[in-house]
Amino acid sequence: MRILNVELITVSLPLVSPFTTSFSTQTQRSPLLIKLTADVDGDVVVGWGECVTLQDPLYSEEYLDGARDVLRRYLIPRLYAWQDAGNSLSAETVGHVLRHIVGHRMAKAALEMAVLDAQLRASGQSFASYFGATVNSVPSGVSVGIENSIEHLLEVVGDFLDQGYVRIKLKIKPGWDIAPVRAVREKFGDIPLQVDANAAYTLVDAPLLRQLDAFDLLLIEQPLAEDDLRQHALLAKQMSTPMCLDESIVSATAAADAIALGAVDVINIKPGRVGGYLEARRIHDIAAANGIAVWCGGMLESGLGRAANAALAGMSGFTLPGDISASDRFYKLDITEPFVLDGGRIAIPTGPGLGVEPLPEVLKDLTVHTETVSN
Ligand code: SMG
Ligand code: MG
Repeated sequence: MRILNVELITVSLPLVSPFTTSFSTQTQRSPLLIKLTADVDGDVVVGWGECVTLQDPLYSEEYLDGARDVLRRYLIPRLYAWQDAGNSLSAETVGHVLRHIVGHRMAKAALEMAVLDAQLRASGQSFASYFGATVNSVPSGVSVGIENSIEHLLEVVGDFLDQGYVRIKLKIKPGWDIAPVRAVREKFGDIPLQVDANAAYTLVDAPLLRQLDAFDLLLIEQPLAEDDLRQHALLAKQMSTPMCLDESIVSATAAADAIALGAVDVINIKPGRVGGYLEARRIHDIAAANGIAVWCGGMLESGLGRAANAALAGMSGFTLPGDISASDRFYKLDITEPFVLDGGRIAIPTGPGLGVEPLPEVLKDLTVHTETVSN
């Protein structure tokens, strides 16, 4: 393929309700979309990517303006230079071409996603088929933010269960942990339940975190800091609740290290966090080879990222429900046809590439910034 032109489109999507984690409250989401136009064997095709950075560097060091900057100044120019030197570009070579740019995994992931989408649309293959998905739909879990009262939390959880979500994940932080988990267990009984601390604790909190063992959780996600692999291993030894890592697993290498250290029982795979869907697939494979379960995390994606995540989660090693909820969990209006819950599941799109694209009128209305990066 030969890239002809890349547009960086920032959209602004209001959330249906504030989403609070241990590190912030989000009321709005600004995904940076990549619209890549390419010539594939004489056909002009468009591929879409979605960059999952938050506006601010709170979940990881990446942030919206930084991602746009690195894409414009370093990543996209490297792909142009590669093809100008007479090389052929494919999704499988993007990681290699960008390897000297350190970090910026979410930005790289979005660019690779756009190249992969263009490539697959041109060949008529879906993401699901490319990944070797073994199912047509995936079970849908929902991530429930920190609420201002337990009473309200119980209402929110009850509503999600009524909608059919098959697994509840509660965000926790110091001061909002044992009591909300106990209340949800008492009210809703034996539902599949897990918690996510987004790195809010330290190993000193081990006695407190151990109290969670009483609630038969599927897992505890990222209790300690991103770079605390060894301390996660120590904590895992002190708890019976399975240890899941999110922020810490930034690559296949990090996954291999965490497994070898005994720091992880379950891996949350987010393609953006690890530098792309191909690295995500490698982590799936490493985990499967080590008997480690994986599930697909979420970054409040629009329908574009949701489509790709659902396809990835169709692979056989994704044995736990992902944070792949319906579009209306976060957005009144998605930029693609909405993803809906059907019997607690989300259908994996079957069309070429992502199988979905932005609805032109909606995209126009929600766009707040556009720039073109030409060769
Ligand atoms: O996309 O359903 C979703 C959100 C899932 O909780 C979710 N994501 O740490 O796993 C996580 C968080 C990261 C985003 S917080 C703003
Ligand atoms: Mg998480």
